[in-house]
Amino acid sequence: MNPHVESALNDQVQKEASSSQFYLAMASWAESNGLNGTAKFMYQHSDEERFHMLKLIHFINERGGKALIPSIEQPPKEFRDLENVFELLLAHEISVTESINNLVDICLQQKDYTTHNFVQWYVSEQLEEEALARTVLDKLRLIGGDKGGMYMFDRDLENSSIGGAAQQAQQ
Ligand code: OFO
Repeated sequence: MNPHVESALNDQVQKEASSSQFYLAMASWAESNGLNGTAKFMYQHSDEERFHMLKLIHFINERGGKALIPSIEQPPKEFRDLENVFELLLAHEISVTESINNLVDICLQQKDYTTHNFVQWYVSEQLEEEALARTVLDKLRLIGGDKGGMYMFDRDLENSSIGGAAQQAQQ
């Protein structure tokens, strides 16, 4: 495997792993604050990111490279409120999209068209995830700080297709 591509793929393994931890921290925070819909959404999202990481690990190893299992920084323990959680989620997804785009660039520079093809799955995935985060954030901004609205939002997230979108992406 091309060493530049291998190294960029391993960097991406680290990013997917830390995304999974980050969303796990959000899930745990939401669960301990009685926000069960948000907790369910974030636990699913965390699993999804772990799946993204595993997909990369298998690809690297199957192509003769060596996947590196990274250490992960501790994510935040506290979040201000739900809006803050989804703002952070969107900002995080935007940074992951940048890193996927960088990976695409490296594949093209190194003329590794097989990996380029593989990475296209992540390009589409990032599009969906950013759109989903923006949709949720728009809803939260409409609600403002209204407590009743937050309660309904959380309950809707538990039951609606938005909550299931993270899970569907894994299938
Ligand atoms: Fe791995 O898709 Fe988001 O970060």
